[in-house]
Amino acid sequence: MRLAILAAAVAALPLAAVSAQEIGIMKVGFADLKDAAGADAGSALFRPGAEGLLVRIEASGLTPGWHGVHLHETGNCADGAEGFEGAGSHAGHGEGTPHGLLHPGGPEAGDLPNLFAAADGSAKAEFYLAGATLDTLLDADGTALVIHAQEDDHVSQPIGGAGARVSCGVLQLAQ
Ligand SMILES: [Cu+2]
Repeated sequence: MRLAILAAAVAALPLAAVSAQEIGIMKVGFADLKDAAGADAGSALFRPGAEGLLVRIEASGLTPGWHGVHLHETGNCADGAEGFEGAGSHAGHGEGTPHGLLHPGGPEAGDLPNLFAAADGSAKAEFYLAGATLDTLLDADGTALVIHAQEDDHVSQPIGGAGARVSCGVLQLAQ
């Protein structure tokens, strides 16, 4: 009898530990996207998994078709009128790795697949950033998620021919 109670207690332990330590205090990141005029352009949710970050993007106000999406190295989206240059280069740029998910020497840490916008300008997608964590993205100067005017060809330097930066959001920790 005592053995059975002990077995039941041990079996229940892992579940309790997971819910308290991993679900209860799991950090989640988000970015509110703005267009160049400062209008709301959707959002991005960053959820940490065991080996990377799952990023869900729900964007609006885009031209229909494919759009390049990248993480940029600086969490600054304050200069939409100047084309969001404050967000800097792609995350991982300057470490000697070329841009592009299809580049033989790539990709940069901030490279993501393209996002497809429907005829009404809306786009929804989930992307997985293998190896990324909220802690590394939320370094001293932060990170921005940027959507470009055109699609990323995943090979050309330095940004895959993706053109202007049309939406930008600063990664933040959800409280
Ligand atoms: Cu970019």
